[in-house]
Amino acid sequence: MSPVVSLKSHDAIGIVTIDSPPVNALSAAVRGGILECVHQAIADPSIQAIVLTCAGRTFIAGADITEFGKPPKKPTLDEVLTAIESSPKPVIAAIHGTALGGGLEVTLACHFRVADKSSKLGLPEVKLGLLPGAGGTQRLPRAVGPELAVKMIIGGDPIGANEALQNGLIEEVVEEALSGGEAFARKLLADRRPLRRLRDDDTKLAAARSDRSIFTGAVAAITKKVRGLEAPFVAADAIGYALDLPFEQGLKKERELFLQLMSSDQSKALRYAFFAEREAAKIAGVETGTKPRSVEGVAIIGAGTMGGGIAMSFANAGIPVTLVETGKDQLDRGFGIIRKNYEATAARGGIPADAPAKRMTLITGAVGLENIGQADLIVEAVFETMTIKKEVFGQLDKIAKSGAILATNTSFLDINEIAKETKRPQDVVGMHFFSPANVMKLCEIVRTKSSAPDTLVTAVSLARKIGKVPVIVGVCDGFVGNRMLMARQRQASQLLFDGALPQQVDAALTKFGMPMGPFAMGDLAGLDIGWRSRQDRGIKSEIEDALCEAGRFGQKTGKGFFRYENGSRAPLPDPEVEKLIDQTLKRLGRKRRTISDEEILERTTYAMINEGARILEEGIAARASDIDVVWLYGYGWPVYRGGPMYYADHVGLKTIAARLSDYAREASDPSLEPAPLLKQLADQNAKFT
Ligand code: 3H9
Repeated sequence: MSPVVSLKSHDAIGIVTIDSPPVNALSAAVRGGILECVHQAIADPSIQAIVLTCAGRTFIAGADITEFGKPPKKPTLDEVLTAIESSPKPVIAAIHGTALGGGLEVTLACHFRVADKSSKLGLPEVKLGLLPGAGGTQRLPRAVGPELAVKMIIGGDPIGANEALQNGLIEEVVEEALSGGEAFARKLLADRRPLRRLRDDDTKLAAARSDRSIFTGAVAAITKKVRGLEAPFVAADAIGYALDLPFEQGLKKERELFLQLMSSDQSKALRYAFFAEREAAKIAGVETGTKPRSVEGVAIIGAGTMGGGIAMSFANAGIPVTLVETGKDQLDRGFGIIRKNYEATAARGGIPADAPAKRMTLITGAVGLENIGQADLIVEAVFETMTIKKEVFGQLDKIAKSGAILATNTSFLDINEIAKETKRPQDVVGMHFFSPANVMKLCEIVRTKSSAPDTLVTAVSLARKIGKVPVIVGVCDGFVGNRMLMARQRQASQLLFDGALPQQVDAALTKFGMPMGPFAMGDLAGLDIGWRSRQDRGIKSEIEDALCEAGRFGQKTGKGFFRYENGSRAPLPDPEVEKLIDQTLKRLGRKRRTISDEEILERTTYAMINEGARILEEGIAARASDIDVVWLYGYGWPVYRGGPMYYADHVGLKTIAARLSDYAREASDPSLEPAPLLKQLADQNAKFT
């Protein structure tokens, strides 16, 4: 018998249990084990019904993604599903945790499904650039009708047990999966209920077969937000075959499309990103098994935009927080903004109508630092000035309880310096959230020279708990994300001096897949901040300075690099800006030249990649894939391009190094000289990832 799948018989019910941690993925061993056990159960005259269940934290979470791209091993998943569906004895899937992808497809080949109430059922393959390749596109529409099938397959998000029950995906919501499955099986036998094979049941397809707009309307509604991805559209074609073709032929078509997507560059990049995200949670140099400290109470210092957003992130995850300010007015203002944000989200349907009130009760306000004495984790989100931060940490050292984690949300400052203000530098760490903090998923966990292993583990596990994607980074100016952003920004600004216009630069990057170009991003953040800081440091940036002198501070003044009409956030090209750039260049004696979109893309992205190479060299990031995760979740790098370092490997490091050398020479810009690590890898024909 297989070590990962077992068969036991219990009073005429055969129980097939899959036990393959961590998530019972359908590896060759699991597929083989299921097939063997199902055959045995069918052959065993004492067994009248079969319950398929999983041990551990979840039902099958899908095909084993680590097997993708390798030579296929027998038995195929399709063979396993055919055996289950053809079984003359009823097969019941008893679901707990997550039944995802191939896992849900296994249950769809079973004759009946029951699930416990916390189960999630879904076909998330599009998120890996794939489509359900084991009958999901043919059986799910037959189980729940094409409209919900389109939503689940093309959207990729799972549904809960209750919604599954309402839509006929499961027969019952049970207290506990295995006992519920067994009880259901006994009832079934007592009632002599006939088997339901989805492959033979077209009832739920009838309406959409006679009125195609039911299907096309559902597809149009869900694909209208899709940008740049191929898989959702191919998945829509596959679901269409369920309507147009008999089951077996539909299955064949689905297989062809699945294999086509499997070899696509997009799917390879998305699968890379899946593992990169999980890898990022592993902390280099910290022993696995290091336990996080217990965190029951959290305090946030500063109720400004960042502090408020961070407090919302904790409240969204059901964790109570104390929000601390220096005065009641500041606190009231902060609470007002949080309430407004929640209400706006509820009005858009993003959260239930009663959620704002519930979540607000989890956030308590307090005036003065003396209120943080009981907190296990304190996140400081005050003004981005070293003197203020140092003062706060000096006070925290006196007030915070022993063993509390002291985190700063600084985005640029030297946290080693900040930690020196305390007598417990081992408890100090950076937790750099991105704005808006309640929405953006990235959290850079900044490791100082002295951060203790369990401080880091606590910060990482807490970030995951509140739905963030944590990445460990080291201390340097801007850490990983903003340091690379600055390198890109320098090139974007330089391109204006060479003859490009803001709209051309932004368009080249949005066409590549970035959600926003560097100049629209500048307008969103506010140009006055950089202007003031340049004035303080006696630095000039002629074009941006000229914009600010003309009162163009970005979105907040309705004009910056672009103009904004009637409070809209859509950037519109502005002839005034072109005039202003022309005048500035004339004054500086510079001539505009024609710049190609290719040059814009290369100079901006290759400069970032070059900075990424320096970051790796210096050990600020432990892995190239960590840098990719930062850019995927912090800046909206198109996930189907894997991240900047993965993209660099895809283009070829030789090409990138050569182009950077050319640009460094042409633009007399030594910062564009290829970094030593980039040169070395290019010479060795090696890769970052
Ligand atoms: C598919 O099914 C195709 C079929 O239609 C057709 C086939 C013919 N395979 O996320 P976690 C690992 S496509 C291999 O940290 P959580 C993961 O790498 C698949 N490994 O836990 C990690 O390893 P490590 C469709 C997998 O509790 C460990 O498990 N299914 C797989 O936060 C723990 O993972 C999906 O896309 C896998 N399928 O979340 C579901 N899944 O510890 C993908 C996980 O070494 N999985 N691992 O770093 C998930 O969404 C989440 O992992 C899940 C658990 C929600 C299940």
